[in-house]
Amino acid sequence: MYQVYPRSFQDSNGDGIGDLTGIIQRLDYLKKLGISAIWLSPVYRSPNDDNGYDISDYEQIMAEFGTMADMEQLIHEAQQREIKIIMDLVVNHTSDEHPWFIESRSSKDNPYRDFYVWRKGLDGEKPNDLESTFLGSAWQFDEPTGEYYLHLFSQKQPDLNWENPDVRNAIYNMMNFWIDKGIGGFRMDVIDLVGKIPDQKITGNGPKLHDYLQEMNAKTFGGKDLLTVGETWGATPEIAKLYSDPKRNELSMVFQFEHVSLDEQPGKSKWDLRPLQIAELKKVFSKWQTELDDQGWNSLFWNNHDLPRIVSRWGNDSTYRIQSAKMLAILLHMLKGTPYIYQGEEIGMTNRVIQDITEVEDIESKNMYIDRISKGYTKTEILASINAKGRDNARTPMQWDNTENAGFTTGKPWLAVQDNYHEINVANALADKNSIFYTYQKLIELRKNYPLIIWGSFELLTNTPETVFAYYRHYQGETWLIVCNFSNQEQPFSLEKTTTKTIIANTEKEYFDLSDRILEPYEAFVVCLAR
Ligand code: TEU
Ligand code: CA
Repeated sequence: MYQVYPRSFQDSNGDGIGDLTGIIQRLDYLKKLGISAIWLSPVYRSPNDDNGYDISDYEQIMAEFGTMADMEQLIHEAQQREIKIIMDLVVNHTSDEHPWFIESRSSKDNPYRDFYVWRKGLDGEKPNDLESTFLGSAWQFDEPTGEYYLHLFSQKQPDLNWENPDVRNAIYNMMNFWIDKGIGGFRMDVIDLVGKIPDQKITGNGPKLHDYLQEMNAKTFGGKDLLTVGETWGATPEIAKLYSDPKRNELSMVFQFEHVSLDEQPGKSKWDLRPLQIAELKKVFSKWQTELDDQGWNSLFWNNHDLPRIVSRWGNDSTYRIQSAKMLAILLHMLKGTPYIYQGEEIGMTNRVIQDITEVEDIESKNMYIDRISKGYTKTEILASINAKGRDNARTPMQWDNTENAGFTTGKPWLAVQDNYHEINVANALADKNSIFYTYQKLIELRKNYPLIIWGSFELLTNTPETVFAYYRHYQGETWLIVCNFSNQEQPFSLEKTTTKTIIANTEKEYFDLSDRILEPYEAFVVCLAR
């Protein structure tokens, strides 16, 4: 799966904003990479308070992105290249500009009143102290009817009331509208929140969550050849099985986020930084690789539109950019599960560095800045957090070539293109047979050809230096060994075994005899062991 963030992928008409025609123009590039499906971040009508994750009409295309005819053409052109389009389903909330909400807020007896979560205040106070992910109270007082509505994200993202069957049916009808257009499935935004019981301050994993998903499955995609993936921040392996055990008829798989939370201080927020411990990363991956058994299915990812660029985060974006980006790719793609690549990851795009809050577009970072200034943090501290974790890191325009604005637009990009586009761009990557791009291409091809990568069981090697992440995949009597040096230092590695072939590596070395080796910084290789 390849994630496209439409706003930043390819602009076709010079307004500085990526669009559907731009994506169509780049389908051949994606075909060359070898992907099977595109997860398209939201393209629906939206006032863009949260870049399209605030939807005002689920059955219309955002004017800046194009028209419904463009969307149908994208689905069709993708189909011709055997690429499916996975739509982003954002149904925990709508925009406050959605007609349902406009009706809902207009009077207490409006038929749409119960489409959202309204509560009376307690003696002029908020119903309770639930907080929004984007900071501040999750309750917003609304003048016309004198009640509060719930918004777990921004004030412009009121939460839908899933307890109301009319809401659920309206959503299922909308999903079927898209299924009928020939899409390949849905990525479900914060789906673990829809069973919330706000009065008890239960948000994630509410009691009715799985009933709702089973109902959704039965009324929409169930029994059809469609892929569904839930965004579930609160999933443990046990919970992931509830969603993705085929017998339960819910989703194909989930995104879990345990690994991407390892560089934050426990119990605090994503902005409270601490260095990654490789030992913990090994532990978390091993847990997810072994505990789902055959009852659940994993998604594998380093990046998305909410996360910083992995090469800057846990690799090395200076001296060892290419080496470390390939190592991270190899480590992830040899695991069991469905891999997701986020646009630009395949060419090793990096985080951007900002000097001032005025450079920030993302609502999450902006709100955090205001909040932390009021709490007495220094600007330097806050900018360090934004540079490390801010969502704009992943949202700078795709770097296509060496021409002005990296070939993303002929106009003024909505978010500045990174200066390093002269070196890091698709055209350079395609011209260099040793580029990161071709490592990704080969990994995708391998996954299509070797059932071992899909089905093999996982076993961690424990007797390695802490920064060497090594594991086996076993399948039908065959064993592959994956060895990744997760550091900018040489590391020893030794195994009294020989190999029959090298599957992939980020060096030109021979890997016949595995005893007493010295791994280079970020070296990674995959071999088939002799029996
Ligand atoms: O993200 C869910 C979510 O909880 C994020 O806000 C997350 O906490 C944060 O971004 C981590 O950096 C989904 C979408 O992926 C995100 O883009 C949306 O802003 C959010 O839902 C609301 O729709
Ligand atoms: Ca455009």
